[in-house]
Amino acid sequence: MGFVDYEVEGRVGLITINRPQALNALNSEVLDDLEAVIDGVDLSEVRALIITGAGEKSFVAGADIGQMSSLTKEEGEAFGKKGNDIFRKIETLAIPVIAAVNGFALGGGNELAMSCDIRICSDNAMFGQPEVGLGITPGFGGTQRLARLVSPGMAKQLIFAATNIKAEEACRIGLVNAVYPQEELLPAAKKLAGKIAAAAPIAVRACKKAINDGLEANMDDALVIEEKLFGSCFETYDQQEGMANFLRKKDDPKKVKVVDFRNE
Ligand code: CO8
Repeated sequence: MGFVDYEVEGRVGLITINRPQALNALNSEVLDDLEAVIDGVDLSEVRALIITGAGEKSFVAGADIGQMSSLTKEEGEAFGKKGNDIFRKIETLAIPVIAAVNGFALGGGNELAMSCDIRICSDNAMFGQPEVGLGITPGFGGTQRLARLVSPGMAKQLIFAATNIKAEEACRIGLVNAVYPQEELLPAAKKLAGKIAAAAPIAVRACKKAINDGLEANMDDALVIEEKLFGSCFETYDQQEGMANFLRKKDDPKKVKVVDFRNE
């Protein structure tokens, strides 16, 4: 795929935004390529995804400013919707998605990272929504996801004052979960994705859906969402074998084995 590479190692898919000459900035073609890759992920095989950027300098330095500079109001709104639709697809994808943020995550880059389930980053990473300095608002979900992920007050401070923050500060405010030296970032992302991929996939998917859908509901409805997804795990091979394995272990510790969950 032109600007987005995709490879699968075992049960983990690695997506790389590959436009390093523009610090992986998102123009329409990059967004189209990203959507095609997401649509093409074989969910019967792949159990976790990683999204990263090519090179050691930038995850994604935002939406393409050159391309946006001459948009009309209508075109601007349409471009915002294009990004929002793709990022929402990532957010609601059945399997977990990890953003391995390897440098600048500005504007649309931070918004892409925030549409992922989990964010980890390299120690040279920088996060921010610099849009008001360009005369626009964040347009790929930044006003909504940053406020939900950190806090409304912190999101407003960062967005209103176009303040970029370094990796450690992003970790402190809960925007990323962990910071690694650059060379350790991808191995750490793969290790985490591998752990997720080894767990019972029906249950992992149900957890993602329960958390995401529950956060959009009131607590009473959210608990019903959880109950239904909890129930949906029963009578599956993975539930029966996962629990049988625990019970066998109790009878005889030598019977411990790693369950090969089947996604059925
Ligand atoms: N768009 C287009 N090109 C870019 C972008 C970008 N966002 N970021 C970097 N580039 C290009 C540069 O133009 C440069 O190209 P060239 O070599 O042809 O001159 C190349 O990448 C390398 O960049 P720099 O020389 O600037 O590298 P530096 O290390 O000096 O600086 C920075 C790195 C600080 C990241 C700097 O490039 C920068 O400030 N970039 C812009 C960051 C930014 O403002 N991003 C937010 C963009 S707005 C946005 O994302 C809105 C999302 C919602 C859109 C909704 C639409 C309606």
